[in-house]
Amino acid sequence: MSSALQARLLTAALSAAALAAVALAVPTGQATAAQTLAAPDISVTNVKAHLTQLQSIATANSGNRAHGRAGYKASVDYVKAKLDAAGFTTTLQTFTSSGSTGYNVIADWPGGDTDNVIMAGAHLDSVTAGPGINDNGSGSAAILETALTVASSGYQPTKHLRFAWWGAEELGMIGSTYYVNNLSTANKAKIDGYLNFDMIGSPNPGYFVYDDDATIEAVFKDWFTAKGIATEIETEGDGRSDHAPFDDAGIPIGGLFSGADYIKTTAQAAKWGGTSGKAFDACYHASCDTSSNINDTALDNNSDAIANAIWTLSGTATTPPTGTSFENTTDVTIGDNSTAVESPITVTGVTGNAPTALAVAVDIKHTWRGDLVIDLVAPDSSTYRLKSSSSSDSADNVITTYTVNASTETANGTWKLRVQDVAAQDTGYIDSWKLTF
Ligand code: DTR
Ligand code: ZN
Ligand code: ZN
Repeated sequence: MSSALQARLLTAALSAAALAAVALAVPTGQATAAQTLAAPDISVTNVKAHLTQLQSIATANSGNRAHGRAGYKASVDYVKAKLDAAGFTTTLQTFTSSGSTGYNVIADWPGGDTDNVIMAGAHLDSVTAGPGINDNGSGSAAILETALTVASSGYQPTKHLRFAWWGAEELGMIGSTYYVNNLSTANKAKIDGYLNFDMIGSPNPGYFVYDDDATIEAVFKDWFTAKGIATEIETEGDGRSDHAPFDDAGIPIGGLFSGADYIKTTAQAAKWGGTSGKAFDACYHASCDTSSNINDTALDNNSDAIANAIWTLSGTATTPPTGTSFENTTDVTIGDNSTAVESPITVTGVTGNAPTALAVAVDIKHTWRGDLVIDLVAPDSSTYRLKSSSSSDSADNVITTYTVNASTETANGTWKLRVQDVAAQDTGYIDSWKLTF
């Protein structure tokens, strides 16, 4: 431990006793402008590693990952375990179809405005004829790696992020339809966009963009144009995948597709390469839809396009949060693998309730930040989860701004940042934190 940190920790320990009498922080005026962050690259190596796992699961379970079969539930368990380890809040939604239990995996990334949700989905089931690595291991693996990259990068978007892996799509979009039908009208209205990814690594690939919502379509098309990749609008997919129930519910949709059993034309081969006169995926719904049935370049490009869309559509507002800020800069030591500590801010002079996009800027110095659980506690003791622990997030420090919908909370009163280290060895302290109303 550095001597500087030792000094800070000693100072913080001495001042810890003074915490109880911490007065209100002095308003510091407007927060600084925030910019939409550029999406990180999605590792196609990692995406393919997920496909290898899904292939192994199929091989170990009668060669498929179909609804109602052991291979599907094993696929669900694999995806859920990765998301839980990364700090997502996951839910297994069950339903019944053709006499078997089906499962949707729903994963929420803590934080962001839950009244404005950006959702990405892919069906996880295969047909019974084969392992379904392109259809639709490709879409499932790409959004899984995107979700894991959200976590590892510590991304805190303005809008709330939700990811979904659907069951029983091959039986007729059963899982996604069940999910949408069980949303309240209010919760449907909160989904600003649903992005669908079904077959995005076809061996003789095309680059098709869903042509439903103009804003979402433009985000995808602009990304491919900047990469020098021509795209076509997806015309034969309406109603043919999990975007359909969202579209029927009036939710803006978009997505990507690399082609199925249709034949690539000469003109398409001229712009995309590959083989004209052959299907985009000759192993569509066949036993040969295995790990070797993937075009790595298409998988890589589409995975990066997905990340760009997620970051762009959910990103930090480019206009600064207006209003008054309250800050506490007193260091608070965080006990290693110990009870939670708190740093209070007393807010006065703000009329009415807190906003739907309350900016919570935190600066926590701590090695292996995955040890940390961070909550915002409102004056009435309501708690808002800002960050869950993660056994895989080995990066240091949490220096970011969370956006919390605190519109049901009275603004004035004592708010607290509650931090707990839930794993042994690494230590640190709350350096400062700030609320902007
Ligand atoms: N029905 C999907 C594959 C599929 C066929 N055409 C489209 C268009 C857009 C998305 C998906 C598809 C399946 O077999 O899973
Ligand atoms: Zn299919
Ligand atoms: Zn599919």
